[in-house]
Amino acid sequence: MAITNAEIARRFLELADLLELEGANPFRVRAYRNGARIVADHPERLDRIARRDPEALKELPGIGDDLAAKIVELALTGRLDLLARLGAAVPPGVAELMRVPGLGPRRARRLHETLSIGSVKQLERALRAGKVRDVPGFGERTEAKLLEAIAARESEGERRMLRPSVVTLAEHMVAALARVPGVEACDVAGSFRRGRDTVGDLDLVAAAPDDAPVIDAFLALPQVAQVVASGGTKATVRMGNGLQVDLRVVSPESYGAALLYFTGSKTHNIALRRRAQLRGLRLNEYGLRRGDAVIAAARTEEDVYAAFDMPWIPPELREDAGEFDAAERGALPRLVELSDIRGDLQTHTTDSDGRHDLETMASAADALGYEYLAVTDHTPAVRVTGGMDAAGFRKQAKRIDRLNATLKRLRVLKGAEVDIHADGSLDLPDDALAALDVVLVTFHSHFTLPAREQTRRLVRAVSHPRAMIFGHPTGRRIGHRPPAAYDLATVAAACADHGVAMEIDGQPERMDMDELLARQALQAGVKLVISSDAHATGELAFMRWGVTQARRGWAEARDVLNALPLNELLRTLAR
Ligand code: DGT
Ligand code: CA
Ligand code: CA
Ligand code: ZN
Repeated sequence: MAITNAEIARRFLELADLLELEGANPFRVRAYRNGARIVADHPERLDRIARRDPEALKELPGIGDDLAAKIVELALTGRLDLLARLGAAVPPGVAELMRVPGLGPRRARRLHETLSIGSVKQLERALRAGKVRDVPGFGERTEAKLLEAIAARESEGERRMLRPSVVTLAEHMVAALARVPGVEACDVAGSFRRGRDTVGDLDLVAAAPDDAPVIDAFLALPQVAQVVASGGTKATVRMGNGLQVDLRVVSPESYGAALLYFTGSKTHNIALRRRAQLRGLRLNEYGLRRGDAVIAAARTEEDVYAAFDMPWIPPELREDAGEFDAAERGALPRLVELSDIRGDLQTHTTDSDGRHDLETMASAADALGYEYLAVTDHTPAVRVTGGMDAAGFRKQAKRIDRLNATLKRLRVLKGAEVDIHADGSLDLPDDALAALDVVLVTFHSHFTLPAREQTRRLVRAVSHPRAMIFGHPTGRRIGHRPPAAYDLATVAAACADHGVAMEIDGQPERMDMDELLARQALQAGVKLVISSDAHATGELAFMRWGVTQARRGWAEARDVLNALPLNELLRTLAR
């Protein structure tokens, strides 16, 4: 049983908390807390020492007979009997409460006894309701501190990275491991493979008859900053950029089962496992079994799904959100692909806040093989962007006409990203809007209007007879600004009524709409536009992220306006 020093230290801290809660001897409690620090700081793996020479553990400063025995127990069995027994005696919520910084075991128990608080969520509610300050040992100051601690804890837990920011690293790692002799396959699984806009960590799976060379190569990757854990068929490392990466090596016969398992989502796995149980089978990361007998090939994911009479399910759909039902009915969507995209309908040039001029953006779009490119510079209300007024758009239109005359395949469309005012009116006069091929409406201010007012504002904007596309509909910036609160169903219904499409914006921080809203919009009968929102030629490639998000929203090519050929697109937009 491989167990890292950090993990041993964590168990010691838990043990100390539980002992304290029980009212154990304070010296014993402190011995575990000190021990945790010593273990965590020790340069050598203690589980290895425990197996090689258990007596040597007692020679470490601060580790006596009791703690040495616990380390041996952990190294041999992976668990602590005492911890399990103490843990079983504590109401489950209290154990969670104890770990809120500044609360501690005694006060956690008191809250449980006096206010029946059994989870951090309940604690937060009670704190906000001002109930906690009257409990003996608490006060207004503690109340404020605990609220802060809870908020800090949440942002800590949500330290996720934008998926696009780790793609290159992920591809490098896969390529490096695929070169290791014996490796037959290697993929990134987890939320990364499912195409989530952010990832908590990366999960690599490799198929090889022998795990040791793969693990060694993984630990030796140049980007690895710290080995968090390693042993047997798995390892966990932290990269220089803070990203954690897990690797699991399996035998090639199990690769499909392992890839499926580690791709998740967890809820998808659980639902599939339940289906296995109904058939008297057991599904795990090693394969599909009846008793001890392997009953189906699990070399590929197709093998595993086939054992349930289902076609392969694209990873983007694996959220237990109706994909099993669709698979069983043979009704899985044919998800939109990057190659379906024929042009980009939101881009910027140096005429507002873009870095490249009209001509340069056009030739980059041409090089991508696009049929059309809408330039959609900003309007004056978005001041920081140097937005253009009606006269500016008239001048730009003349340049676009001249440019189009020189282009063979690509057609540059006259567009604008028209700001939506606080009252829902648009930031260009109607005659200026009428001269445009593409009118994209978006909001850049007043994100926190009361939901009812926000809904009214946006309904008014998308109901404007010249509005064609509602861009980055929630205004969120991942990690910086939450989605604006309003009634999406009402706004989507207004879009459907007025034939206004809704945009999935491929900028990594936006990824707006997310998959849930995209799916909701489609179900409301709204068409999607997927765009890069490029502010430079290189950003035209952000289309790729938008397509992934659309796939997670179950979008097919026919749901996407910019998968249409130019003529059909123009006809649809003009309606
Ligand atoms: P993340 O890393 O937070 O962005 O999300 P995931 O989905 O990559 O989650 P992660 O890294 O914790 O685990 C990778 C996959 O492993 C997950 O999608 C499904 C599988 N998995 C992890 N824990 C469990 C579990 O307790 N039960 C089951 N059935 N599957 C699990
Ligand atoms: Ca993950
Ligand atoms: Ca993981
Ligand atoms: Zn811009």
